[in-house]
Amino acid sequence: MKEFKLLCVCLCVLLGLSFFGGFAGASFAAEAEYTIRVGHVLAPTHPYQLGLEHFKELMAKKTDGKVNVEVFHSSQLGNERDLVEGLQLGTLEMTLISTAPLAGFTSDFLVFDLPFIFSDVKTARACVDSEIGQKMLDQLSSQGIVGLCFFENGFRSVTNSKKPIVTPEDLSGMKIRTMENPIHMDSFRAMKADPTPMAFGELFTALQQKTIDAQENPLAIVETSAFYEVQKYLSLTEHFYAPSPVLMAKAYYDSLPADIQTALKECLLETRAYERQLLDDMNLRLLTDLGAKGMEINTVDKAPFIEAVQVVYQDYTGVGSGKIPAELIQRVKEFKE
Ligand code: EAX
Repeated sequence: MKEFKLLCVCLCVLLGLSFFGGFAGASFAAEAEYTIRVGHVLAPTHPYQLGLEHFKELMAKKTDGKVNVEVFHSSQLGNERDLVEGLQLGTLEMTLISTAPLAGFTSDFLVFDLPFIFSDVKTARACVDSEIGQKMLDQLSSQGIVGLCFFENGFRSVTNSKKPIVTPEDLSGMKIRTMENPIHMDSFRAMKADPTPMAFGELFTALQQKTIDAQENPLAIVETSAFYEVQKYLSLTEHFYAPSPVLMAKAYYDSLPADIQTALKECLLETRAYERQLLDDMNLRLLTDLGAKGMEINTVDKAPFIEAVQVVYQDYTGVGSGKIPAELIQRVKEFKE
């Protein structure tokens, strides 16, 4: 009898915690003076989401509940171009995207889209976090956007449903989805592939229906978006490094009091390290795990791929819209921490 009573008490406590805890959570949101909605296109298990949930907690703590962050994953608020337009229209406060789709708004980030411009993740992170990356973020103000910092998507590799990609020639004639970025498309054209720009939200279905043969993304996306279910081959080309800028609507940012702006920046910098660490931890196990899920994985000799895409450097070096100044390419290529 005593045990039964004890069990009832425990159940009541647990129910109470979840009820009042929920209330507290709700009242936390109810007390919030500011609500920041942040949209992205990746899965709820990807470090984009996990990082933004961490950011939500940090902001609630640092502002004593004044700021509530609502995170929307899986393209719920639109594709990456829509999300950037939402900042400009004032219908969205914040987004986390790859730099590639920004090519539709500004040429400032194109240098990061050049194939093989970074050879390792440490240098890539140090470069985007340096004044080189900060200058690009600052230039977004002319687009009505505040660039706050760079999280990470990572080095992109090719998956496909037909065969291992060992040399650039293996890509010949392959229908590959790319982001909506001219350098990405021209890089695959230089390797005689057939690029199709497509919003991320449409990609899994296109692979499943075999309307395209291939796609290219970091390993964390291959797992969290279950591309291993519809792609047999993973070839570790690591041809692009994708940094992920955290962007806020400028009008909204300017409307925030200075202390909230400071809290925002501090919490984002702490979350940047957290999100990158999540990716590093995932990358330690993903080759094994994706192999266990049935993918056939191969490394490549990058030299022939680097050689094949040199024409892209020639085509995009220059001044003016859609071009990248030669000295900027040199600075990024030769960047040392
Ligand atoms: O920014 O579209 C893509 O392939 C990107 O990796 C994705 O949108 C995350």
